[in-house]
Amino acid sequence: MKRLSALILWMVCLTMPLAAQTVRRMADLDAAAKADATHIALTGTLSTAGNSDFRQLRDLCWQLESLDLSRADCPTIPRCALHSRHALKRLALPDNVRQIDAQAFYACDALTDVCLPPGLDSIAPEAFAGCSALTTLTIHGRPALGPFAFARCTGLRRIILNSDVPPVADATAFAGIAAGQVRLVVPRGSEDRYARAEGWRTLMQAVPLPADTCRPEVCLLPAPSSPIVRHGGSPLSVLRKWRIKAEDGLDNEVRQARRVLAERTAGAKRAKGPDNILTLATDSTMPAEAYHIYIHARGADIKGGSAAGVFYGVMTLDQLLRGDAGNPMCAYVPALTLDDAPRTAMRELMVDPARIFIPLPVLKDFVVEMARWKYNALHLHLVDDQAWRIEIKRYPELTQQASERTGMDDMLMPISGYYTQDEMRELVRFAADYHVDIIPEIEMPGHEVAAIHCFPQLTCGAKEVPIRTTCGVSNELLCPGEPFVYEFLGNVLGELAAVFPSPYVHLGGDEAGNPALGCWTDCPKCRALKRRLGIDGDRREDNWRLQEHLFNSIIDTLRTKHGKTPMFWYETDFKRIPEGCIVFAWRHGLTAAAIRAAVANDARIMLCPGEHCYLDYPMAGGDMPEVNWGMPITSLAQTYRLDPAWGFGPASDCPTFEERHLAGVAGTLWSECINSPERLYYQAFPRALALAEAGWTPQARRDAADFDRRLQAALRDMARRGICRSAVTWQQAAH
Ligand code: TNX
Repeated sequence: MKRLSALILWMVCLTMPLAAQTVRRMADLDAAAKADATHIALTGTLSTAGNSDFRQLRDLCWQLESLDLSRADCPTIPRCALHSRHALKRLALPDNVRQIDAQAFYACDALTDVCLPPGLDSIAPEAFAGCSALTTLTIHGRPALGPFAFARCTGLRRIILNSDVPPVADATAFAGIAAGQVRLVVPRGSEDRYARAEGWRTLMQAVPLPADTCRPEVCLLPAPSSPIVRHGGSPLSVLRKWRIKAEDGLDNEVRQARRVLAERTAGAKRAKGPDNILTLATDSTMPAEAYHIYIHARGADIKGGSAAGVFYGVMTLDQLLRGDAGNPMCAYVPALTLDDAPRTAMRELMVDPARIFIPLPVLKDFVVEMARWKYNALHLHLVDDQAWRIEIKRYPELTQQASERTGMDDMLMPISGYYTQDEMRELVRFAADYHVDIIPEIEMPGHEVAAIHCFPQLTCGAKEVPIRTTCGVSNELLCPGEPFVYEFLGNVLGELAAVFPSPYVHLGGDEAGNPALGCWTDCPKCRALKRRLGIDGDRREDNWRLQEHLFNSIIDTLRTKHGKTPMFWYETDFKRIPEGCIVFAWRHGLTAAAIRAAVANDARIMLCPGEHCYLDYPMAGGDMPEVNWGMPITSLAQTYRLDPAWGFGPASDCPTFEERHLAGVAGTLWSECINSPERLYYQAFPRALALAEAGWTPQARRDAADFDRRLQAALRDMARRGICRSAVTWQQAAH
């Protein structure tokens, strides 16, 4: 009877909409057909590398609701095949499929039924993780289920299996699914075997947490600035009831500590014994972000140089509680003390909602994750050639006319959205609770086509320019000879200064023009300005002085009127860095030159050199994005190799660099290819963990092999919590 119902179900889930476009391969559909397609059936031999059939299904068919591969020839579904395709409701796998690779259907959270065909041998880690609408899973045969293969499929109610012998399943295959909510329909007589089998038994009864003890050496990331000292007292029994005692002014940190304790101990059975006490206090003799933590048999004491330091102590406590992440938490933490403080003052990630919009809730969640790794700034690239994403009350045209477009390169989907000023205030308040500063960026004079589209008078000759829908660098620049440019930027920056309390405003400044600055040569207004400034000539360096003029004027407004510290992307054309600015060293191969310029000008500098910090680049060969504009591979090891001092030690020609000029480190997530929230995380992690350590941990205490060991715990915990990371980490192919 059960076999019959399984068979009927198998037939039902193979039934695909009749209206499906049936072709052999994706190359048989033109670009418009891909963008329009809701139902596709492929019948040919499918490609799996580069701009493969799967990359096209995933990135070009943005409306895809059903995919029928039952007649296709495809023994391996490649990793990330349909990663985070939120519209995909129905799927028929190839009849001849043997292997489904890591994260193949990660967060396909509209999928309701999945049938695994009989010949399938293995399902790689996280293949269906986060498919939260999946209610029925039918498994024909005996595929091995890898770690977290169906983790957090919280809607799952029924799994139908026809194998008498339970398929081999990792203990975490169904992590995050409440015991008892899934009915296993298995061949008569095999129920007990399933009830005992690893992976399967967690679906039937809650598995008690083992009484394991945290090994502090493997769980802290970034590594602390000084060694952990074990002091031999009795360990802390984590599962007792916790009480928090804090000095005044630490209400936020108390809330954060409560959150951490509740998240870690959720669902666990309380241990007997007296309550644990967590004390939180500040000590103004310590550096602001430094903290001291003391773990003992009766609880934990955290002291910070400020509320931020206390917060970092709480983040460290969270990592101690989770231990090596074999489980969500440990039962015991050994008695220890630890003193810790960051190496660099600013540890930021930059996101780019201009190319592909990032909804506000996604930004908030991202802040929470950043804070775990002790990042303290999120930089928002709010405008570019492709869109304007921040409400400016004085110029409503900007968001009315430049926040919606169709297409990012070959991905022909609608991309729209902007942040209201109230939303940004909300984000600023939210992030402040995590000690993350929100830094806004408005580009000038290049990467500014969105504004020029709304106000043609911003560019030389008042040209009408369409919003850009491709990556790359536009030739259109703001006109430095046009008074409205100064008025416009002054008004925009005035509104921004009122919304973002950050001491910093980023002015862009990169890649002005291609061919560089050429569009200013024949403009009468630029020529007149050159005459006024005594600039004689049209060479690149002559035209550059117009950019310098524009920058100096805007920098002056920001500093004198709004009390802000201007930031900009460093280009070697900047011979002088105006006093009190922070520059970003971003170009491949030009970091030493940028550092020397910063030191010569007594300026501060952020390090985000492309060769270490461009997290929009793929992490390994074949990793997403498979199709890009020529981005090089930046491996995890390569990111870890960043030394924020860039070798400029006391014996170098810039001996004071680190202590006087180094502001911090930044990782960039340009979003030309980041088309889902999950992919923002996918690109960021795990490399952002390596960068967090580069920014926090003194060079002498950093070690790549030791980082790798601690990374394993961090990655397991992220998988459990549903935080996306590159699928390549599962193959440890990052080096
Ligand atoms: C260069 S980095 C840019 C961005 C692109 C990025 C892609 C920088 C200051 N400018 O406009 O999005 O490369 O990696």
